Amino acid sequence: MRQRYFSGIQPTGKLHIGNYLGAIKSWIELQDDYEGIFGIVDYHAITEPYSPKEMPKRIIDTALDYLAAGLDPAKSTLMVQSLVPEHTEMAWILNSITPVSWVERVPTYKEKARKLGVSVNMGLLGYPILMAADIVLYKSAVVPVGEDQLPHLELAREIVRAFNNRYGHTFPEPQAYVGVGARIMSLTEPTKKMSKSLGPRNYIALSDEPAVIRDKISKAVTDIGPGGGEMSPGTKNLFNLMSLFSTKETYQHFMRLYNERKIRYSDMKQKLADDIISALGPIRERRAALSLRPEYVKALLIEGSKDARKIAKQTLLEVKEKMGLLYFHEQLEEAA
Ligand code: AQP
Repeated sequence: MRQRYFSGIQPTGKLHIGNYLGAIKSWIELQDDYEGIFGIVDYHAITEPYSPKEMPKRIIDTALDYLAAGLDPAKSTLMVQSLVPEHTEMAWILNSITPVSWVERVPTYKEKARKLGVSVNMGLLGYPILMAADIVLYKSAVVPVGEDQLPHLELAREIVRAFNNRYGHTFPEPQAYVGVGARIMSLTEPTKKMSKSLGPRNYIALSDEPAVIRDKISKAVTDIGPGGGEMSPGTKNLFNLMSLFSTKETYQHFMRLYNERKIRYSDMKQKLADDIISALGPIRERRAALSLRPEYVKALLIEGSKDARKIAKQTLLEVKEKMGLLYFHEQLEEAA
């Protein structure tokens, strides 16, 4: 039997090359050897303001990005988190064994709490617990994530240990599988990670047209010119992208020019844009073709969510039994 893993992305906007290099590319690498369950984690996405009218479209858009990037529905399961209510039930159970101090120290929560002040909601505090629930419901052995998610994963491992200690061994401790592009930085604010929420100019979406990619790269922040000192964050980010999208020779060529202080950023950006455009070309084409078949995509999500629910229900039964919470189960099942 293939080991299973769960990984998910919030439907908060179009997926970008950070999501792709940090997470989705690893999903694709692992899908032959592991049984992958890929969530569109909408319950995570509602912890920040969003448009209810837009949400259904966002779910389909995220599924289109997953499929276009190379997720194979014959090998893996695509699901929507809110269609499997066991996720929130499991999260409540994990809440009951997680000290508040563990979640309060999570860097992303601390940052959001600083930004939002008293209006920071319980969902943001409990975000890593819901993420732990996502992971344990499928008894995930590995979790492919970008570097920014490592503190969340460490917390999930602590929660797993706490649960196993209290109720007996139930879950494997999930191992992080960090993608090649562990942390892609924003094009406009290169000291921050590339994020959907920083706006479209800071990221390159998997579905961006070539002219848009060219424009965004040409306006990416670098430094004012070859000077002394350390490489600026923007330049570092462009070299990182070049190491991921271009050939080794191209990377070495521009690095040599940089070291000799002869680099012309306009040339480097043009070449990088060309290489990103050709790498994303097949994804863009597959996405365009799939977007003409929304019913097919919807059916995949419904079937995938049903399959995922079967596993989630089974795990929850085992958990409830261990916790002494399995009352009248058979009678209720018969009545349903
Ligand atoms: N810049 C990044 N570099 C590498 N990996 C990244 N990931 C996200 N941004 C980068 C990885 O993508 C997966 C899913 O992320 P998510 O959308 O669920 O949440 P996020 O990390 O909060 O992504 P965004 O784009 O920053 O979304 P918003 O702005 O809505 O919060 C994770 O595995 C993550 O590591």
